[in-house]
Amino acid sequence: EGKEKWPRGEEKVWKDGLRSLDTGVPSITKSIVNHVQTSLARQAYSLDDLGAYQAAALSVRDNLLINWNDTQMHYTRKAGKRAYYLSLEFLMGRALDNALLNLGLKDQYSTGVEKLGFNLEDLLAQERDAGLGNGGLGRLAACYLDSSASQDLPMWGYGLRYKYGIFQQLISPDGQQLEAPDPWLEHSNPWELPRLDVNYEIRFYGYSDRLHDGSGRAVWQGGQEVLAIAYDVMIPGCDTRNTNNLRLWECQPKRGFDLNSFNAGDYEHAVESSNSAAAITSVLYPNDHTTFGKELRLKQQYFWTAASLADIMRRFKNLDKPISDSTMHTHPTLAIVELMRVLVDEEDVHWDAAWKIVTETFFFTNHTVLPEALEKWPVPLLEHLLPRHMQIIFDIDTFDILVAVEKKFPGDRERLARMSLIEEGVPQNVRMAHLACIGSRKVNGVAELHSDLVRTTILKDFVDFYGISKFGNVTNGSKSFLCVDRVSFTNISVSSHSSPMAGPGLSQLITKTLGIPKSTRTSERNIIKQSNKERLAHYVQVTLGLKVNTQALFDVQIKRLHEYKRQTLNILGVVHRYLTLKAMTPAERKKVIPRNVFFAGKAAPGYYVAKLTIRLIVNVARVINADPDTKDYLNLFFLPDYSVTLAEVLIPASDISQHISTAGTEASGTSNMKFCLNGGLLLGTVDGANIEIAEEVGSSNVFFFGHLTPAVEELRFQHMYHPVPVEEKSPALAHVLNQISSGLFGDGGVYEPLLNTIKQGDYYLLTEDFDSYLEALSMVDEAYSDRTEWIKKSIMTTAKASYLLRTLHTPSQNLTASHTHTYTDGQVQLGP
Ligand code: GPQ
Repeated sequence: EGKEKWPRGEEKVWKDGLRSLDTGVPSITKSIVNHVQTSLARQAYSLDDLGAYQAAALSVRDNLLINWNDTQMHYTRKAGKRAYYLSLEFLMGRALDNALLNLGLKDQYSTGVEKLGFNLEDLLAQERDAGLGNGGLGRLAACYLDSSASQDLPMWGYGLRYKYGIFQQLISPDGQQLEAPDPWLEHSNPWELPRLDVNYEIRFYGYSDRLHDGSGRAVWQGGQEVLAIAYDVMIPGCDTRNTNNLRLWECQPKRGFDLNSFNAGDYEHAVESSNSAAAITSVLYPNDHTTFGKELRLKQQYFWTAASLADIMRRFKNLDKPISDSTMHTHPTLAIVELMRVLVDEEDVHWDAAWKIVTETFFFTNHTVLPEALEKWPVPLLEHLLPRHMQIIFDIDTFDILVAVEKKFPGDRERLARMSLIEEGVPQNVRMAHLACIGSRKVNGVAELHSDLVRTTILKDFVDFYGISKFGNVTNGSKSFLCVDRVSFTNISVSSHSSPMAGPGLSQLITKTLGIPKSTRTSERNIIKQSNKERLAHYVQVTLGLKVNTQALFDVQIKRLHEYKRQTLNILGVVHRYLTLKAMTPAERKKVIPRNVFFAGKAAPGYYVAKLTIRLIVNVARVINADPDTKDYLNLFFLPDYSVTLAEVLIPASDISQHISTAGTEASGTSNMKFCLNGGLLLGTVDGANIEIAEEVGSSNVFFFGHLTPAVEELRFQHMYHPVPVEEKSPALAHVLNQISSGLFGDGGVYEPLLNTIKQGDYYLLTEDFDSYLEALSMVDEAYSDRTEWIKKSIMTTAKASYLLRTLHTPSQNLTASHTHTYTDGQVQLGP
């Protein structure tokens, strides 16, 4: 009625112009050649692998865009509620291979590029990882995007478009980690769509005047304004045309530069503001599990939450659809305050009504109980950068905590002080975890044990206050969304294509397994594991120039370097094994199961002890690998620059993987489940998701050791106040420490600060767990010596871990699956 006719012009002409999916080899090669010619402006005769990759990527992108457009239109027209996942990190890895697998076009593209004289695997290798994350938290966010798309759930991700991703790790000749920037956007990125027309103004600094008219409103003005520009990344689902969106924000100055200064000849001042705006999205903070209270980080957090909320509000107003936000750890907590500001100050909603909307909108997932990762922002910094938000936080504190708690627990001043959003001190600090908790409808941890710890430690007072029903658990990878990594899951199937040496993929085997005799199954599984080991050996040969014995047991620990993850325990165990081998006669050694130990992981640039652990690993490796007495039985590799892509090579090759955090410190862990899916057995502590995995795959298929969570606090207390020398607790460990100090692996003095963390205080309880760790390692050796039994364990582990996928079809949080696959396939729709 009275609406503009759509499309403008002749409908048939529009329809004829629309493209549908290119799925045949001839149309694929045609589209690649077209992109070489007109998108890249290059010539066939001078085209290298990089150019061919770019053209192939653009051609795949065309297909994704068709699906993406249809999906988004469907959401706009039909879907009800939408979910938004706010995370400062999305560790995406490579996109081309993922897109080809999900579109089911890998074979066609492989044939197509071959006809054009290229090899698909070589082209895939041209792509730089999108490393917009640090570790587990960032990879989990990427998995959520992937699985929501695969399950036809209407979800968008919101993050930042960092110009530089996680730093590149180099290892110096003496074993030290060096950091180099990661300019991942150096060659244009075919996977993003700049949306220059989607932009919002974001304010910092200035002043906020309360109106004092009884409405609770205030006016915030002055200060600096910057622009948030949207870039969209398509997220294809698997076996569906459903394609979700990840919207990343780039920060730009609002006006190119300050013309007054420019005209006065003050060029430096003129570009200053544009530099300070660009700084906001220039680099990912490389710290895992720590907060530093840096102003730039706070700016990132506000910039991103404000832009995302503005975008969500605009869509909400246009479509009038309910929304639901999921916040990632404490990083997006400012979104709670920002939504209050927008509702109260800009939309004229009464404070109480606004608070009701806010507390029904957000869901808070906590990803650690380590105190150093629970953000606290200094009040003076917040007052300076976000004056209106600081007022709102004080108001929430007064009305929604202090008054309410006093009513429920009259006169309990200590409780008030514990629960307040404001931590007393000089300066005062705002406790973001408290704010995230009270501003959210539900709070959850990421594994049973961790959710229990959230309820009984960091948020205990809030459980007393709200009751238990607000506090749940969503174990990573098993519930609500399928977020077990598709990368590693497909990995077990793609291995057949990914390397000249690789054998048939594990998932193909799983698919056809029913009906084949047991003995064939076992030997086929063995061939697959063997080829995955050879693929890793090839990688090590190329990158480190070292030969790997592929008949040995492959023992893998790959994760961020952190004291709580105890890579140090692992390397000390390796030294113990080395010393034991050295003390054996050649005849005794012949009975030993040969072992290759692989490490990979980055340390935060400022984390001295973690960097020292890397240095120790590299120098122990140098000595061990060169020792003719032991080199047939023990080898050690530190693979530099761990990434999603490297994980795809390492995980399928493992026999054993180590997840050995001090009990109660690893919230969940996510690679633990990926290793299991790939038939690698777990060696771990009773911590995080290890526990639920063991329940699933059977405790006889997992090697557990170490003290349990309830013992940890008491043990730490003893180590602090009644220390016992290492020799008394563990003579084996004391011997290892002495050998290192005496210079067996180069200047022992270098490692003293690292070794002292064990000798003094031993916060992560290495002395307490060392002996039982050694026992667990021997049990692994023993089990591995019966190879048939081992393969059975491995097969059981894959099979049972696959049950982690059982909730594949259970949509969560009241979202309705959008069933885009019911579209007529390839049928393109006209907007809007
Ligand atoms: N995690 Cl708070 C991170 O990777 N970085 C962080 O800063 C915080 C948590 C991890 C956590 O350590 C793992 O145990 C989890 O499996 C992972 O988040 C995803 O929940």
